[in-house]
Amino acid sequence: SAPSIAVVGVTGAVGQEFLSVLSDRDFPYRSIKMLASKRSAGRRFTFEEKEYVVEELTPESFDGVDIALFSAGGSISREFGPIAVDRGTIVVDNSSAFRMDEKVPLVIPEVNPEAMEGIKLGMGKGALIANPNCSTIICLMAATPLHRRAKVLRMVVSTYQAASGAGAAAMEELEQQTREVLEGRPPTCKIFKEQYAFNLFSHNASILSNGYNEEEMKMVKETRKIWNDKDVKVTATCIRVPVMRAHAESVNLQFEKPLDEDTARDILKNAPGVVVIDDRAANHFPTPLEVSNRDDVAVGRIRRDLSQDGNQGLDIFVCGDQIRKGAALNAVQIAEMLL
Ligand code: 11C
Repeated sequence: SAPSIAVVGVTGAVGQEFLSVLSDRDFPYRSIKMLASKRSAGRRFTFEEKEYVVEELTPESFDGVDIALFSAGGSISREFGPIAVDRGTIVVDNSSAFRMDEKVPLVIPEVNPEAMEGIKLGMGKGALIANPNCSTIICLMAATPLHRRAKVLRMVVSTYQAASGAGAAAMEELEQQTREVLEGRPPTCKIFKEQYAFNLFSHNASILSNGYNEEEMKMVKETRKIWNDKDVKVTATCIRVPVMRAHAESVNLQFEKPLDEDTARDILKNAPGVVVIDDRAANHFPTPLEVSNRDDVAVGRIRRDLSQDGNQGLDIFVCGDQIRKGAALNAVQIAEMLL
């Protein structure tokens, strides 16, 4: 029969998107539990014509739950993920808590479905599967089909990341500050310490001792794990820009084998979950707005890297909806593979 589902962090931006994606994709379920912190417990809302009450997350929440979609932050995942697994639940976790754990598959279904081989509903025990960071997912959706053909030796990424990556409150901050600045009032800074409207700044994740921030190091480490390639060289600079819900990324690739831009364009046109928007005549390329609320990741500006010999390098520009493919959609696709 159809699985019973729990959504952990249901009141957040990703939690709400889990529900939209489940509904859009007609995900089969026999029951669904809406779980959140004590603060949100008791809130009521309608989903697929049925009224639900948000329940406080407790260990007992997972009794009888087959699949739990988590997006309530790393500390909730660390505390409740193992509890859910012990109770026989398969957890798809959107936080960074378990991503680098060797025993936990880190999965983009179009890229490395083999990583979760053997994990299925009805196998009689729980399991953890990690959803990669949004910037990694969006980058690898475009880079992987090219990597499969020509093997990426080095990848240089610069990101332009949306408010949604920092949650619903950051999206509200962008809206409020924009209004305040236009009205000549001082912007209210609660989530970010810098002015966000009409500005951009280095990603708010903590800076590490090597000078990279955590977001940048996620791109480095997660790419190596997902591609199962310890040697691939990755460097990233992650920037927060005043865009609501889709990330953009400039990606420079250096290959082992030559790959010309026309072949790359054809490969990307045929890649699942990818659309090519690369109209040089009209100077039209992917934009965050164009991919917002869409499932596909868009790629354009596909061109030979002039700084490299022959066809050993390409530059591409990628945009993807952070809440959808960067989080909720990817997690629901993982859940579909369990069925
Ligand atoms: C952002 N990627 O756009 C971040 C947020 O490891 O899941 C998500 C952090 C994570 O700000």
